Amino acid sequence: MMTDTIPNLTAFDEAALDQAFAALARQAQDAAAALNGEADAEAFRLDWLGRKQGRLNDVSGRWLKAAPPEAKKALGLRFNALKAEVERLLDAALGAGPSDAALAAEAIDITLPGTRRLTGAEHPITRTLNEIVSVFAALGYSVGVGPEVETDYYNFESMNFPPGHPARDTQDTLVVAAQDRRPLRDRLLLRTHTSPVQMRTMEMQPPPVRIVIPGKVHRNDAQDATHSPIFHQVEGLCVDTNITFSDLKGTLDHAMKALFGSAVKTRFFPSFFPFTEPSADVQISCIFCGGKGCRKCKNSGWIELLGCGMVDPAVFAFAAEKQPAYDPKKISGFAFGMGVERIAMMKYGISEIGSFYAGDMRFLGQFV
Ligand code: 2NM
Repeated sequence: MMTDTIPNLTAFDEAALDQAFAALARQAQDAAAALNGEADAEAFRLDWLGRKQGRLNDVSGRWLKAAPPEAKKALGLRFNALKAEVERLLDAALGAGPSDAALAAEAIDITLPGTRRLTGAEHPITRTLNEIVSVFAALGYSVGVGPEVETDYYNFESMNFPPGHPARDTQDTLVVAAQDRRPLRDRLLLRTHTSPVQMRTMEMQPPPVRIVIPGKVHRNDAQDATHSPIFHQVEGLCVDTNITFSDLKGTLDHAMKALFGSAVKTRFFPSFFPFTEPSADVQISCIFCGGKGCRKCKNSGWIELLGCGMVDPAVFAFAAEKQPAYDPKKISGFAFGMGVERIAMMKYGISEIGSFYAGDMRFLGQFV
């Protein structure tokens, strides 16, 4: 497709111009007819439309400049028509698309297997936590959250833990460093239970209150098969006029049946917590042997699962400093707390608490 040089124009009458431009148009059409593929089309474009060495540039330089002033208009019209024709030929060549060879090089093999994205799943702790919360949500409880870094006041003092109580010792509680110059009640620590959120809730709203608080808690414990320094709790609080221990028993019996199946029984044993009086530990009939006695329940037929009690008047007295309606002479309430890991381990038959935190896909993949 090398350039046939552009002849010099000697006549500028209309017939001579028509003839000269028709010859060029024919050349362009012949060249375009022989094009095959994108590379050819690009060569054609450079040959005809290139800014420096293109034929049309040549025509413009030699013919237009040499033309007498009265022929310039007729020449210009024909020049523009030729340029439009060359551009049309180029568009047509490109519109024909890439060559078969180019297509084959880029082709997608639709017989190859696709890349499948792994679907995520709820972590068993999150799943269990949500399940516990929905059992109480169905009973009309709302859900509260609060800070994991708490003050000594909300975590201990307002929960009726006396100043020398062993739980306040750094043996049991993780404390924020360099707080010694602050008054004891303002010192920061990692909450050891979610009860502080219940006190914060009572300070913000008068009774009646029905609330569950799920969340992360921290204790200065060594890790073993059933203990971890970080774990999860769901605590609950119900305050109203005339709330009794029977309400507590009925609520928790229903919750355990909802979580473990309607066949489970519950029983309540006297216990002690600083923030409740009376207090109880709740046991459920062994879900592994149905109460006959097995290794899991140490042959007793019962498994201890949570703590509870009637809210101590001293706790209400702290709430009453901000909300006078928490007058223990007028209202009463119950509270309870359970460990999410412990319940998840029971539900799914997991023996090592560490399995929840290891991030091993062979473990987590079982919960998809
Ligand atoms: C438990 C056991 C017994 C409890 C008490 C309170 C509050 F804020 F009302 F005082 N919240 N949670 C409580 C009572 C928690 O966990 C084993």
